[in-house]
Amino acid sequence: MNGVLDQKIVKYFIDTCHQSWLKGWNERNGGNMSYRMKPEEAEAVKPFLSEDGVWRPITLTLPNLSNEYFIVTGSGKYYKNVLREPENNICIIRVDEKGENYKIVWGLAEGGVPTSELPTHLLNHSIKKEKTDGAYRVIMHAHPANTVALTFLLSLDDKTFTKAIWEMITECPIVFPAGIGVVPWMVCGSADIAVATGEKIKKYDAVVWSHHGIFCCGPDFDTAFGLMDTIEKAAEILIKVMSCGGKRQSISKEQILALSEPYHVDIDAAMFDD
Ligand code: 2HA
Ligand code: ZN
Repeated sequence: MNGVLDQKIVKYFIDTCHQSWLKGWNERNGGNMSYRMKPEEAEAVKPFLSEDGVWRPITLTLPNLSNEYFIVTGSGKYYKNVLREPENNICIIRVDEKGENYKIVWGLAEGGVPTSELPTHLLNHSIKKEKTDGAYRVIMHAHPANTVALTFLLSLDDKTFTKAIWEMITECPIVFPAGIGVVPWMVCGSADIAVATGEKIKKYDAVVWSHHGIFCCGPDFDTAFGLMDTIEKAAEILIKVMSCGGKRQSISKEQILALSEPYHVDIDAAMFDD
């Protein structure tokens, strides 16, 4: 028996990686995911963790993540393999007292380090933890094809992207009423892209990385995964519409904003300002 792999939350993490792989969002080693464990979930795995690992710098100082435990995918590891060999492809890390270093306390049994996008994950966890009073726990990054394709076709700004995606499925403005952020192309894995994504994640739950992929976050796996799924589905519809010669009719700004009241959401009308 492996005490860590028996935990419901770890099984959910593994299953979400596999669902993402089945969606085709994670070619080769593409994409990464992290989950900030609840105190009781961390307590439950503690007997099975090792403190023998070395401390490594996060490259950012994140005091509100002090002593937090995260489940994280491994750098260079393939989502395809997570379900079959979880202990070699994911890990649990602990952040130190100051929020400056982390240590692997379980997993990556055949060696390795957490995702190359760890700075973006941890900075964005820090921001969302503060903004949502601790409710948000999941951050996932992947390379869904239609969303990436749109970054070659649409202007790379929040309003253009948000309006274009909202318009494709009536549920979209209800699912992400604040909209979607867009960051320009940047070197991935860097502190700079972490900070640029962090600025957008203060406002949005989804941030598109131009010519690369998307980051989605939420309180749990289903919400974050559902957000990515909804955006990618809408992007697929838009690509099909564009491929067929473009829109001949659509829904209006007034129709989109009319969804706020019955669905008890605050659809950001400023997205339609010039
Ligand atoms: O490793 O997707 O952005 C995977 C990535 C980096
Ligand atoms: Zn990526």
